[in-house]
Amino acid sequence: MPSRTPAQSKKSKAAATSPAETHQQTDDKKAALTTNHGVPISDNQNSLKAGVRGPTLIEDFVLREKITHFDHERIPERIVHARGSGAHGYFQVYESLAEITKAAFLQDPKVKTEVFVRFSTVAGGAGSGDMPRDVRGFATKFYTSEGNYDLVGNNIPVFFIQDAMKFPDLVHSVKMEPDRGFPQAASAHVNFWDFVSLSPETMHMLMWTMSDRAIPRSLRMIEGFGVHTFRLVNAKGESHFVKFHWRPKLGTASVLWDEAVKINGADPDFHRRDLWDAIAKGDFPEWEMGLQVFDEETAASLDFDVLDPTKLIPEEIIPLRMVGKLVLNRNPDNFFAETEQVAFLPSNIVPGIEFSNDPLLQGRLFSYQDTQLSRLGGPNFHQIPVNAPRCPMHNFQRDGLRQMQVPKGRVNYEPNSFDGGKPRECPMHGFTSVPEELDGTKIRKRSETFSDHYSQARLFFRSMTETEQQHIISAFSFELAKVETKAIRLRMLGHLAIIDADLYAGVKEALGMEQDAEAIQPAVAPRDLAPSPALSILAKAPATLRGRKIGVLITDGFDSNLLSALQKAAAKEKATLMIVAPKVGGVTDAAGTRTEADAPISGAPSVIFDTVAILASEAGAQDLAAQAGPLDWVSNAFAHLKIMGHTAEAQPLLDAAGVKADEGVIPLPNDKAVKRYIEAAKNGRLWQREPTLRRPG
Ligand code: HDE
Repeated sequence: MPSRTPAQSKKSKAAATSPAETHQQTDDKKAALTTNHGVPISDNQNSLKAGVRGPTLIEDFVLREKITHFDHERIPERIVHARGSGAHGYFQVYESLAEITKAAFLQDPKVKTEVFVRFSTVAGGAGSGDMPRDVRGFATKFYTSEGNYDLVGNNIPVFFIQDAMKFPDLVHSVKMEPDRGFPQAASAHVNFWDFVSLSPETMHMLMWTMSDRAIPRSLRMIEGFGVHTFRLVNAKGESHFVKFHWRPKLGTASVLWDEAVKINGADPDFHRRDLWDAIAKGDFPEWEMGLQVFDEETAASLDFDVLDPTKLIPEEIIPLRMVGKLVLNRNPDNFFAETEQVAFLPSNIVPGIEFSNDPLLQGRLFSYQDTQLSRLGGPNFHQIPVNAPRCPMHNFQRDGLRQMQVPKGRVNYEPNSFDGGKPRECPMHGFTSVPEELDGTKIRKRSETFSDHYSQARLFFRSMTETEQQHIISAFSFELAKVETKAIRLRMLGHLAIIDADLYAGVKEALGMEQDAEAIQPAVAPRDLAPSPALSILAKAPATLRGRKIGVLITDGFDSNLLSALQKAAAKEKATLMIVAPKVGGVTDAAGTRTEADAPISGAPSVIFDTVAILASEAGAQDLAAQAGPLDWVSNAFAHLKIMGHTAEAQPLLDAAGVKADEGVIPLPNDKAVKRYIEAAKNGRLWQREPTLRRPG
């Protein structure tokens, strides 16, 4: 589009525009800026006034339209999961699953089904940071050839509560307190712990949210779960129960709590940016879909009720069958139109997939449809492009707010004698529910089979590595320390005592509480279940730098050979390398060549990296060792258990930052040493360093 400053524009008139403002203008009528109704606009910088210094005229329809639109740019944010990041991609099944489901998108390994995925945090508002301790939503819309299927899951396989009736209370308790409007995006406050301590069914999920699962390193490194038990139905009408899982190709990984707190300040968009950047550079995030498929008999043999969403089925009991892959390969064109307006509905299922009677799921089937009415302004939200099915869609529903289509013809009812016989109901391909005999008493009561609230909480804790257990203890003590009502802390300690004696003792010690915990009587005494190592992140962490970020700190006089060797190694490992220098303009290497930095030290604190290398020269190290910012950079990397490569000349900086030599602090005397550094960094953090630096409390 030709665009000109006033000086260049042939038609600009000195009297109409002032050189004190920028006017980008065009002579091309087709490129003219217009109002929403198509009227060309001559000046987009000034309102219409009675005299240049006079009042603005109400007849200025250009101004009023622009401002009115702006005033209404926000829509109500989601009451939960308001903060989210989305991407487009596809799903492809590895082989036909016809023997267990007739779902069209699960039949043909050649077919790529378009998807839109939205990840989210739960408690914070749309503008909150990406790194609170929180559950992550993992919602996928599959645009299948037989309608949209929405798998609206989380990164934790169980939920806090067992019945939809409790959801508004749960959410009210975790969100900002109603009088003061804080805390934002934090469960560390009295209302949340009051509610959960009075709701023992939350205990299992609390173990997960206090674990490293709730502070993921990247959205590309979270698992996903459908949570509820669903049903798969094949063409013969045979049905199986199923639990849905997503497994990230990059492995599951988390940050440390101290990092999460600092990342939220350094880059509140840490997760959103990471997802965007990875897709933008063609490093497409990928997950495998895993299914746990089981029949009624197996369900009956389990020692819990599969309709209870606070329970999981250990993989050691029913292994995952990996059935396909999800690839995210396109960023949204417009955040609002897509990520904000996407409406996921657990009630969106397709022939071959059905619900179970999980009472939490049953409530969700109503809630999501309902919330879109106020969020997206009426019953036609399915017409918004991101929500519209990609397959043909026709019925006799008409009118309503935000109707964007112009349905033709005289007939808006069925049966009718016109319309050439379409559209009509279709018994052959239409959705039918698998017949299920129901014979119950109308009753407002929880099933007794939902009563064991502690066995799986214990299972989770005991399936963790010692490091992960310490993190859980730290998280409980951090959160409970913010609960000013002592009785609530003691009540929570009472629950923890039932879950595991070491957990209880650890949290009590970390809190420094002298009083005894409240004695809580479990409805069902917990059993010791066989640990499930698959629940641990660390036990199955892959040795990789793929998708991870290396921060290389350089100063004037640095060795550029070392930097190139690191860059080469990073590219080979498919890691990102970012150059950090005292100033963004860069530094001059030992040979006098200038290297620009990707970021200055102040703009890229070491918390945003998985591992760091410090290529300081002697003078550079001395200079940095005298400044608080660089010292934080280095001491944080050490405190966050990172693998740190460094030149011998950087030693004074390391010393000043309190870095003690250990096997994670790796000298880089020359480019040959890079390999050793990279191999160590692939293992993630040096967990052995942690007990020497930090204890729960
Ligand atoms: Fe949601 N949930 N939820 N939820 N949920 C919403 O729907 C609700 C539950 C989940 O990226 C809302 O469109 C009820 C479990 C995700 O747009 C709302 C109950 C799980 C998302 C709603 C639950 C989830 C939502 C808010 C208990 C994991 C974000 C806006 C009966 C399996 C989807 C919206 C997105 C969003 C209600 C419980 C996951 C209010 C009533 C369990 C990932 O309708």
